Amino acid sequence: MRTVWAICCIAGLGLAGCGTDAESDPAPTPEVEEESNELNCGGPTSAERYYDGISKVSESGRYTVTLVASDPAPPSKGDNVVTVQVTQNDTPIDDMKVEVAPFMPHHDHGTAPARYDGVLLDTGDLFEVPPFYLFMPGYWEYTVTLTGADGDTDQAVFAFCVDG
Ligand SMILES: [Cu+2]
Repeated sequence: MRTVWAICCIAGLGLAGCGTDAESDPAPTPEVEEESNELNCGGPTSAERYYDGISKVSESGRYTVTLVASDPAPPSKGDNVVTVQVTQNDTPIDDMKVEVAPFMPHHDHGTAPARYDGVLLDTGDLFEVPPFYLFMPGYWEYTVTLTGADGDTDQAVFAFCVDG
C-alpha cells in the first residue's frame, strides 16, 4: 500500500491528483488562467482580455476592425470611449459609418441609447465612439456595425469583462 502511494505521488508530482479519490474527484479547472487571454465573467462564452489594438476580421472577411484605444482601458463600469479603425488590405477606410452597440446578451439588455455612431477624427483614419455608459460590471459585447458607401453592412463582435 505504501509503495503504491509513493508511486502515485511520484507520477503525480506537479498535478493535483495525488489523493485518495484522485480519479473520481479531479481538481477543478480554474475559470481564469493568469496567462490566458480568455476570461470568464458570467457571459455565454468567454471574453477576451482587452488591449489597445485588439482586432477582429469582420463577418464577411472584407475588413479588419481594430479597437485602437479605450478610455478607460480596459473597459470599466461607467462612461467609456472607444477609438476604432477599419482597414481593408491594411488601408484605413474613412467613407464608412461605424456604430458600436454595447450589449449584455445573457441579461438581454444594452445601453441607452443602444447604438453609438463613431465620429471620424481629424486624423482621417480613426473613428471615435462617444461616451456610452456601461451601467453594470460583467460580460459585455461590443458589436461594431460597418455600413459601407455602397450600403452593405458588416460587423465584428468583441467581448470583454467589465470591472465594477
Ligand atoms: Cu446586465
